[in-house]
Amino acid sequence: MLDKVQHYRALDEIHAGLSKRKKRISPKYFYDERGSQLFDDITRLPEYYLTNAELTIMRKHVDEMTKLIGPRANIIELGAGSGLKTRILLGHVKEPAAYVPVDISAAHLEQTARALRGDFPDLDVMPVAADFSQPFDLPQTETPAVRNVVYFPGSTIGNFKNGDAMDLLEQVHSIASEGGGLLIGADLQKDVDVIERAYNDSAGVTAEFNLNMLRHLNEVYEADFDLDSFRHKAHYKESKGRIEMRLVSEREQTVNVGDRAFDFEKDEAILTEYSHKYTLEGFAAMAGVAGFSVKQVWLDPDRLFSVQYCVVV
Ligand code: AVJ
Repeated sequence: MLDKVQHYRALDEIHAGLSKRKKRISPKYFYDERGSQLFDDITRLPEYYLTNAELTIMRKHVDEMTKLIGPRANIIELGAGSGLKTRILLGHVKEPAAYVPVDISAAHLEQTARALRGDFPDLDVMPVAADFSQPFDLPQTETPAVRNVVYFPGSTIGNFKNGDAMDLLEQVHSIASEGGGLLIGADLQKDVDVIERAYNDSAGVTAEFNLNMLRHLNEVYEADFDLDSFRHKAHYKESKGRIEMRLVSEREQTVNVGDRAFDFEKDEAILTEYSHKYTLEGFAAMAGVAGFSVKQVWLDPDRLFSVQYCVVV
């Protein structure tokens, strides 16, 4: 359950985004229970190449990764590791000091922590309920760690505009600290059609995922969005190297969110997500500004996706 302070802080943020000339709502608000389920469904779509490519890389190269990570590391994951990727990694890290998943949803966190404790009974699982885009404290681990390694899979970094991504990497840098590392998944620039298909799947799951944000706002933030009068739109903006996802109002309308009303013109959009795609050079430059040096890059055979190990310099 969200506590009251968190709830009103979120509501303020939603109001602020809808008050802008170009309306926007953070992709954080995709992920209620239904949203997490829909994202899970997305990862299994044939068009959504990201998850498959990243899994292929993890399966093939995890030994090289854990060799670089070294023994007795603290693994700090940004976003609760619900999936297979985390299990592959944790199954290969040598004598991990602890696993620290950081997630905004306390419920989601508890669920994944319980599941992981079941699968890795010797692992010290220490969940932290926090918004990882803001500074947070690391828990005290029982065994002292040799180093902190931040695991940030899925190309979630791509949700952040380049300046914000750099700020986040700087924060990750301070968490990893001296001798630490970052194992990160970053989606790559490629054929525009391949990218656009991944966000406009034929089964319409991504559209449902996008629209679910409005259902979530209706449910939790006392909004009255009419889901039938907004449509999903995703397109790749080549000049910025990113997918831009929007919800477009099909008619002129007024929507209430909590105690405030927001007017929409016909075809006016809410920006709900950026998903940046990188070049290897571009990513290395960004990591460099944040104080990381890219030690090794692994790609899938089709060179769709990258997993990169960066060290604090
Ligand atoms: C979880 C942010 C990596 O950008 O591909 C999937 C979310 N949005 N389909 C992405 C998403 C639409 C995803 N990330």
